[in-house]
Amino acid sequence: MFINQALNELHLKIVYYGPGLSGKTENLNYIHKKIDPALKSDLMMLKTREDRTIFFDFIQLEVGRINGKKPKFNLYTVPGQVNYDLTRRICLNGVDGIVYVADSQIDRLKADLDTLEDLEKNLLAYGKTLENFPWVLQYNKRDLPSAAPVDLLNSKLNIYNVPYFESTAITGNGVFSTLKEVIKLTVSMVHERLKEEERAGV
Ligand SMILES: Nc1nc2c(ncn2[C@@H]2O[C@H](COP(=O)(O)OP(=O)(O)OP(=O)(O)O)[C@@H](O)[C@H]2O)c(=O)[nH]1
Ligand SMILES: [Mg+2]
Repeated sequence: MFINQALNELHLKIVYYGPGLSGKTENLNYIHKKIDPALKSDLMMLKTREDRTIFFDFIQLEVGRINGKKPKFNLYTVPGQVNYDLTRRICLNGVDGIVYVADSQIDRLKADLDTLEDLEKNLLAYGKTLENFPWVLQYNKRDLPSAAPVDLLNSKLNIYNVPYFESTAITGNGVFSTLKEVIKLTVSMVHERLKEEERAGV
């Protein structure tokens, strides 16, 4: 979280995390396509020729007000490829909310599990834990015949009982319900933090 007092703006950072090719960038593509141009920045992408994210994707959205401040949501994706671990950790710096984009295909379950473990480890480097953090799960690629049953994915990945969504990012199905929920959870956590800081006279 970052507060720009001069502009009365509150900046909140939401990171789309998950294994390679699970559909993180596709989520941002769809959000960018659908949001009113007056309420968003350009979509910035740093990618290889094969469309793999190499650093991050970024888009900024404006939504409502919190405590009289204008919140700006900064949405990032991380690169999912295994050897980009350090980049993923750096992308988590200052994170306020997370969407974990899992690939529903049964043969990607191990990658989904490994990357979730990697997320826990990287969050811990910032003193945060998944047990006590605003995050949601998104089971993407529901359109594919090889998609595992949601109950199975949930029993393996949803260890902290967080809200979960089925999605097909290429058609946009489930993309905004996921985004709305993570914004809701993030805003309520930030509300609490601001109230505590006000009480403590920070
Ligand atoms: N069938 C299907 N394909 C999808 C879906 N979401 C994404 N894809 C495709 O999967 C491929 C990878 O999607 P990306 O959004 O680039 O994946 P990513 O998670 O950003 O991958 P990295 O940047 O390498 O971590 C692309 O060809 C997408 O079009 C989906 O819901 N269904
Ligand atoms: Mg990507």
